[in-house]
Amino acid sequence: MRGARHGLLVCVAATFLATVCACASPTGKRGDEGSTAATEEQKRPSFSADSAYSYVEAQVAFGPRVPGSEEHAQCRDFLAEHFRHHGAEVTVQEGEARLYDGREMKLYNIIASYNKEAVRRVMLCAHWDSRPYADSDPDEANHKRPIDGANDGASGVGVLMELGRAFSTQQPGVGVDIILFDLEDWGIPEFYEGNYKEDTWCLGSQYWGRNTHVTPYRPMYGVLLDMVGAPGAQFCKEGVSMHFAPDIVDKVWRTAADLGFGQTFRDQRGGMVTDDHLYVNTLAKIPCIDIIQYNPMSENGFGDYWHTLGDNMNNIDRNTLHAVGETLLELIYNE
Ligand code: AHN
Ligand code: ZN
Repeated sequence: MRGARHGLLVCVAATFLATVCACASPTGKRGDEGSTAATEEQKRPSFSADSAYSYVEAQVAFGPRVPGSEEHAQCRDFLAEHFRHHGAEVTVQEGEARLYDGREMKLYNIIASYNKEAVRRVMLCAHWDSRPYADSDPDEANHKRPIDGANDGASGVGVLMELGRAFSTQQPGVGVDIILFDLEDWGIPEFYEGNYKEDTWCLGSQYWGRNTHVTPYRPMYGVLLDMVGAPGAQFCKEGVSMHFAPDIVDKVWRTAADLGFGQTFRDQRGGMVTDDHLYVNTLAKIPCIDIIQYNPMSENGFGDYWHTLGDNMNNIDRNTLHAVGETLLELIYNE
């Protein structure tokens, strides 16, 4: 049988495994609730974790956002409208990609730009689609059922929706482009009999990397959010990010530590993950890091909920959303 670990081995560089163990142990330790610099001086808005949570909830309420489905189309329009309502210039990039089984699928990358004239820009991204297969579910009967993707998808988007709301209340000094990639999570399933192919993941970012929404597009750097809402989540310095943009990783992790979120943003090296940031780096040539919950000590390398029906709202914790959102606001308003 092709177990869950099989998929992991190809998506994580084994050479890094030896170094990641300290980051891996889920301590369940909290202590990140401490508040932030926002109240000292009103130099930036603060991040509402309640609001971000409600944005995650709103996406999940559509049902699984599987490309090609009505729920997916409805959520796309909802997301575009959210950012328009909160002061962004929004474009929806349409494209097509081929799935692992040869089928063609339409994709929609959603791009919301703040302060479009600014030359100094930061790109923030997440994937907004959800996986059509719970192929890591403990119950094999669920393997072909779609997932809510509350954490895997909706959490990163929820944080970015709340950041957009914050940007509309107080414009940051830099321009910000929020890019929501489609078709990240239709990668080759565990139950597929054919050969494993790494490039079946991240189809929306691969499309965008070859066809950026403006040319030339030269933000200073990008930050990808993936699985940023689980209770007790810890983020390690992920390997692809450390290869292409170690200085950005250090800046973000230092910012988090300064705000008191060092228990969540661990000063530890993590494994390499094939995620949207890989194609932002290699195709668009923009240095981009990934904030991703990655835990090689768990069964599949991410969390026990990963690609299971358990990735639902029970898997979302405001404290984790808060640590990530505050860190990003501090980062952006200091640029
Ligand atoms: C692989 O499993 C190859 N990469 C993880 C990317 C991912 C899937 N992120 C969320 N779902
Ligand atoms: Zn996934």
